[in-house]
Amino acid sequence: IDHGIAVEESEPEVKPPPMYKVVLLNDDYSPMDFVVEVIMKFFGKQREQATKIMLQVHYDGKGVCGVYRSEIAETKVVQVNEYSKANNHPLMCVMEEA
Ligand code: NFA
Repeated sequence: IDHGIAVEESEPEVKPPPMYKVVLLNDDYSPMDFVVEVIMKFFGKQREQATKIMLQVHYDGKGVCGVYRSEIAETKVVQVNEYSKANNHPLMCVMEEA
């Protein structure tokens, strides 16, 4: 029976999905040029923006490369970590709840 009373005023009908930051972690050995190439290749950044993110990671220990839904974030993490390993660099990528 429709009583004509609004049931949902304060909450949206459909919640947005949880979002995740995909973060690169600093290390002492990965070459800066390699990190810039990774950010361009996997996160679609131009060289200037990729260089800024690389320097953020280098000086502050970590830096956000992008914010994505869980499935995409997980894929980026795996792709970057496999690519780093294949190239014999210790660069690590993780995800954090946004
Ligand atoms: N710290 C690394 C170096 O001095 C560069 C680096 C930057 C590594 C960002 C990982 C992430 N060669």
